Amino acid sequence: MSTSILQKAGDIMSGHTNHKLADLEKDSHRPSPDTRLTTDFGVLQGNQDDTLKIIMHFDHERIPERVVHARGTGAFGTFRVYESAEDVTFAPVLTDTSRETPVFVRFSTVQGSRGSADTVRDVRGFATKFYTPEGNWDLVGNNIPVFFIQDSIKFPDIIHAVKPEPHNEVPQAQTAHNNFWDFVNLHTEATHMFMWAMSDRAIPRSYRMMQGFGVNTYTLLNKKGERFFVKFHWTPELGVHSFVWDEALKLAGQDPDFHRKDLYEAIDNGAYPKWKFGIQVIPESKEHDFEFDILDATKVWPEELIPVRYIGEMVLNKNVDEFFPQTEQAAFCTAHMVPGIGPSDDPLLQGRNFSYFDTQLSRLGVNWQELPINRPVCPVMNFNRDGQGRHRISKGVLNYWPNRAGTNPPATAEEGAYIDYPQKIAGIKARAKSPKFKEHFNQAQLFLNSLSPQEKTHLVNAFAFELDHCEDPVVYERMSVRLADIDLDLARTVSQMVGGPAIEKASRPNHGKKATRISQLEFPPFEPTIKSRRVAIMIADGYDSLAFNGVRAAVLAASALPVIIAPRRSEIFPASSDKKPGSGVFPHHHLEGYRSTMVDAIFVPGGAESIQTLSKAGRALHWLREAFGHLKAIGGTGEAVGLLQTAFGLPGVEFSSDGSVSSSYGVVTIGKRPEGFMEAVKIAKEGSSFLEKFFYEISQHRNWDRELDGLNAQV
Ligand code: HDE
Repeated sequence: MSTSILQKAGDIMSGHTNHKLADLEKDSHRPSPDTRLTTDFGVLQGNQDDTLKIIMHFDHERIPERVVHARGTGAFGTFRVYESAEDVTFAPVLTDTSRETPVFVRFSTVQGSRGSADTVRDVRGFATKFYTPEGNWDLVGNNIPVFFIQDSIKFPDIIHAVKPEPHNEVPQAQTAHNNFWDFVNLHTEATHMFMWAMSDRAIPRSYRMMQGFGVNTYTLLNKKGERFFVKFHWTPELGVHSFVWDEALKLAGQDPDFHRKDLYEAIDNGAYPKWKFGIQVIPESKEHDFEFDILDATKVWPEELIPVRYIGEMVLNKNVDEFFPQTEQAAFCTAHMVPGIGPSDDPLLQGRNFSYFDTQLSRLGVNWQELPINRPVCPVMNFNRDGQGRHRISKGVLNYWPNRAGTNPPATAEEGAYIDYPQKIAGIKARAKSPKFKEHFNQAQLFLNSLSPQEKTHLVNAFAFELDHCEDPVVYERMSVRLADIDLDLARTVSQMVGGPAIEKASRPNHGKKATRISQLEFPPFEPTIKSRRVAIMIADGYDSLAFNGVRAAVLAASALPVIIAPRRSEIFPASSDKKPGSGVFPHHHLEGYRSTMVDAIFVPGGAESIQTLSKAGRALHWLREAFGHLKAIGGTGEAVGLLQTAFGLPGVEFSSDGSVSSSYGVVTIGKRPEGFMEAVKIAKEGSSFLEKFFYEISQHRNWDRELDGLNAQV
């Protein structure tokens, strides 16, 4: 590596822990009362109200939105490898354990416009830009490990089909329409992916609780010149969790920015989301050893065959300062790779490597890589010149290479130049794929068979919902029949629900095989935790302040977020108080202003007067019933136990009527006000106190038993 290159990169980094943030600081300014208005050309302005000039900037404030993944949100963070992968790559970003690489991550939905809702049923994008001293590496992934099509030539068709229909631009951000299902039915290669897309993976609870996958097959090159095929994985510390569909639907209206706010709020509160970074590696010599083609992006590499080797960790710890120049102008490109990491012949990736660069030209212009968020932290030295929005000034008379002064010669391999692997190729060049690409159903069956019973139910319900929105019988009838290629029961149940034909037999037998680490239940949090979970505490005047204060303090101590809810947002007074202003609490929201969908759990403290008021409030009962139906943990103490019983006292759900703690179907109650609320809480199954049990239930995300026993359907 040439010293001058390293020298310059080093200069930029010196004195800063995150050199990308330091780099961006150079372009930042913060308006303050001490600064004064100027024109765009810097002249102080005395009159902002009676001038027409400013409108000219405003007239041009919009740029084209991304053609897919238009809706998204981003954050900064750092990446570190804790185990060197030097046996398979020489890329320092994956081998140097002393290095901290700054990253910018943008999460997104795929189908909807920039202003669409966050919680729609959709694939989520998970795009990471690593700012390394060797240049930028963009790992542009999704939260689902496979894709709809095998070759990017089909991309315009699938995207046209999934986006709103052309005659009326309906529906927004939904797969639930004729064109999408018609397309996937006509492309059997989409079968595996639409199973994932109808599963809970497509309605994540949070960006912080999803996996990320590079999806495409990339390559790694080591110092010895050996090449390996690789798939990249991100696995979240908080576990993989989803909404239930009813909740996602409601949130799309109640809080369309739910995921954006969730990420922002977590980072703001210091609950920094973390992911483990893993690689699945196949040596070049074993490329043809599998029953699927390892370059086919509609297939996973089952972890039983190729285990994920976790080598690193990413943490997101800083929100953007301004959305447009950072998140909106962030532009990723799969062809951005650093030495030691390379592409493969995956035909989907080949097209992507062209398309991302191309799309940035129409979105951001030819100099998009010079924008602050996109520019690397190492020097850029080449003979590209000019174009709209050019920032960099290249000195001297020479703007071509080779030139008489020999400036900026190409780097040698020893200096760190990108090495294109000299791949040996023998064969016939044709527009064709290998025969293994033609098998489209094995892994769709594998996926179905690997789900837990509740995930299977959700999958069936998702098909039933989606095909119910298709008006053209050709579409929902054919799709019902297509499901018989996967599983007879699945096809029968769905067909019956959506008005499809009677399905007599499976079009092919379900092979019955299962794989591990497909079901979300196999991705629990690294440790039981309620960190960053929102816990509603519902009160009215006359609430039991001891229980209230105790639980609130414990929730905060566990790094979760208490959300106080009451019939009004002005001060609420505890039992036996003199109602002097300042002696009560100010709720965060009132019952109508916020909804149970926005929290992970509810706690109701006792207090006779408070409970009397809440039992007469229809909305309070609705909160509790809805949270029960959405399988959330619910806790109550003292008089509140009666309120919970009224709201969802179904046969089978037990409630405490005395000083003992009852935990039943995720409902944790104690009939009397418990002692010792303030003690530190261990979040573990064996916990015995009220809080230990309640927090353990919250950490489980949902109480699946309620659903498996059909209780959620009864409220
Ligand atoms: Fe993309 N994709 N894509 N994609 N994609 C874009 O690039 C494309 C694919 C993904 O937060 C576009 O800058 C083709 C797979 C993410 O800015 C565009 C094909 C995966 C993002 C594009 C695919 C992705 C994009 C639109 C082959 C998962 C958002 C705007 C069929 C591995 C990045 C842009 C961000 C964005 C093309 C398939 C992930 C048009 C041709 C597979 C996360 O270039």
